[in-house]
Amino acid sequence: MRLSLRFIVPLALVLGLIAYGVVPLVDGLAQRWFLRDMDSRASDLAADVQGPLLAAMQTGSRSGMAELLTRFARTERLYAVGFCSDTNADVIATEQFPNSLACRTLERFAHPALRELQDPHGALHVAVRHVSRAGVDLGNLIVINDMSFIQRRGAETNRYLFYFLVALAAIFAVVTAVVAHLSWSGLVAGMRGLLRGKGLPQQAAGSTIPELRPLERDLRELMREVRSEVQTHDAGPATWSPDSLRRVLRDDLNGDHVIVVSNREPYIHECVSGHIEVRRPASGLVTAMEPVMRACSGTWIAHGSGSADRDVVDAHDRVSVPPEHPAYQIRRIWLSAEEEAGYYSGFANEGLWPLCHIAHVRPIFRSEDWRQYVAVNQKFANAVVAEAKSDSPIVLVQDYHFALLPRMIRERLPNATIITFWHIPWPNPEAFAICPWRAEILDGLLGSSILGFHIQFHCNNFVDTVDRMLEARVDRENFTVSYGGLSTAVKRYPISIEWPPAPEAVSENLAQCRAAVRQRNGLPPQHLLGIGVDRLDYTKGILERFRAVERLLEVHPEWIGKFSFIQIAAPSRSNIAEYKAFELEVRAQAARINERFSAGGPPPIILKVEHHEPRQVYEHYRAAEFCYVSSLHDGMNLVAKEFVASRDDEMGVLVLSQFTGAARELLYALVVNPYDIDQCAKALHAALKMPVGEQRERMHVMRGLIREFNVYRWAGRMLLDAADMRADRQLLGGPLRVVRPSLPGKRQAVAS
Ligand code: ADQ
Repeated sequence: MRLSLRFIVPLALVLGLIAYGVVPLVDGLAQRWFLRDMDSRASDLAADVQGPLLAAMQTGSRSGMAELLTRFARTERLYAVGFCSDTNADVIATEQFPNSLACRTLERFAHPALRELQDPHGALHVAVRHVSRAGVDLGNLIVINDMSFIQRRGAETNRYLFYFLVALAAIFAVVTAVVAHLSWSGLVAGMRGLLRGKGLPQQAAGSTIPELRPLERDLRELMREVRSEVQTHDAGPATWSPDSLRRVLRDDLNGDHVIVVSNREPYIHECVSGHIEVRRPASGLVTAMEPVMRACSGTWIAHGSGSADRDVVDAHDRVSVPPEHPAYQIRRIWLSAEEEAGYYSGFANEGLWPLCHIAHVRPIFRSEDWRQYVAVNQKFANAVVAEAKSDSPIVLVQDYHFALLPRMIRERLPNATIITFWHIPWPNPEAFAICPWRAEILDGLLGSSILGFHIQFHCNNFVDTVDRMLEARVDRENFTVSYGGLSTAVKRYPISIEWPPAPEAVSENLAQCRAAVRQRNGLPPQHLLGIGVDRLDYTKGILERFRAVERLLEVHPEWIGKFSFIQIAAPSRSNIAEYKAFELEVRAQAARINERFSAGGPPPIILKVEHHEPRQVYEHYRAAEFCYVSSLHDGMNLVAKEFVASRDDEMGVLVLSQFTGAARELLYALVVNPYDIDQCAKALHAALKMPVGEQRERMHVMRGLIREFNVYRWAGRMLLDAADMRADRQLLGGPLRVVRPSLPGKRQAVAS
């Protein structure tokens, strides 16, 4: 329909132009040419005839002259010819000479515009020429042409001209329609491409359409403005869900393949008493990423650490999970004992972990650990390249185990969208400077398209560190670092948990949870409970927590025998000396306090150093009066968020360390300094005494916050930002230019 309009409209316009403009114009021109031709022919004839005419005149025979004129008219194919010797004479003429013409009326034909004579025969052209010979005036020769042939020829010419122009118009209209169609669809495709961030359409030679360039610039500017406007209002849906995440992947990232890389795998297959059991590890990273991967599908590359992991994988070391409803694949990487010891226990957990957490544990850096760290990062990079289904996958690199991986992937897949998330704090530049491989780590991370931290403070620390240690351009307004021809956005993405919580986690009703937990621990039904859930890690402040419980009982002995604190502590990194010592200390501390305050009744501290499945963890959350998170330093802390999410009764109190990322969001918790034992004891007392109304009020606000800022939003915001970056990159022109930056030498870095 649109195409036919594009054809008909130009055709009609051209036809109108032909009918009312071109044809009359050509007709008029042709007539003028013919008349001019007849005039000049008449002059030639007059010159030719004057000799014979003089001779005939000298005979004095009118009939002889008439005969001469008749012969002359025939040879020259004239309609009629006449001769007037003077104005008063009678015309000597050929047979068809018009009666209306007389010698005395010849003057009127002197003007070129008035040479047409209407005769019963039709229109005639009358040309009068003076004839003289040897200086003697002979008279006037009247040459008459039949104009009907001009009209006939004119009509014919007009007809052919009309057909010709119509054909030309039709061709023109077809060409216009086709060109309009092509250029319109080209323009629309171009605009669409620009708006979707796919860049300008490429011509055959690979160059973009030059006519669209100015438009491209304007659009880019406009998009930037719109984007920054949208970002201030926080892009994406109001409430993020697995569906909204899938939509972002499909619509904004072309449904590209998602690859997650982490050390810890989301499902571990263990051999227990001769059969295989599937376990969910105690890991904040897994807690957050797993629902995201269930929504996005794709491949999760992780260290295969379970005793039965090799038994369940296929020939490509892949296994589909979750076991009940497979949604994505785990690609397992096997590590030797040396690799695990050097890369994981050594460099990552004895080096980077204490380096990034202010928990007053000294980092240990060994060259052999570093060597393994580099090798294992390379091993994972090879796996990413092998698993990538295109040259532009979306790779989500997780945590401090893979600081070098972004650069390694970037070198092999320059078009990959690499989003690295650092789940732990980033220290200030002075603290970070003690790492002997600080420049390599920064260089590795700056292979990312986006580098995310939980809070702005960690972003600031990172950017300050780069500014201090690398020759990089730091843009503090947009928080980007340009290094080696690549730009990395450093952004804050506060991590969260899935909302609503998995149905199996909250399926047991609250009364059942309360009863079950108390019964299992031999506690009376009305016994008050506090809960702590952590990996057994020195950063979690478990010792300080126990001291606060002790202080509570000292200051408020009325709680002795009526209150217990259950600490669920998942064994973690138990082959590291620091962790072994820490576990012993925790156990000893719990035993000491229990000895002090038990007096035959329930112990004030119930310590369970064992793994629990998520359903069991949630049962404890739902059974307790309060949850106490006392981390000495924590990127976010998801236990705090899980406790809030588990309390659909809007009851329970969260006591939360000010040194967690979560404390910046959960302002309705009782926020404490875990080192200030008195303050913490007071907070625990306040939690036990808090009126139901106040509990509901606080819990209500915190639940609303987690509902809105759930883990789908966390991932969705990163993916949306990645999509924007891709769009910008396309607009700025094709694939990334990756230059291997030269790292500053050690001496230079120390000097800086
Ligand atoms: P983690 O240090 O692992 O995470 P956290 O965020 O508290 O800390 O997450 C722990 C997860 O493990 C929670 O889902 C919890 O339920 C689970 N868990 C803890 N103890 C358990 C136990 N005994 N049995 C079973 N499950 C247990 C790191 C950073 C954090 C950051 C997360 C996510 O240290 O600061 O919040 O990553 O980015």
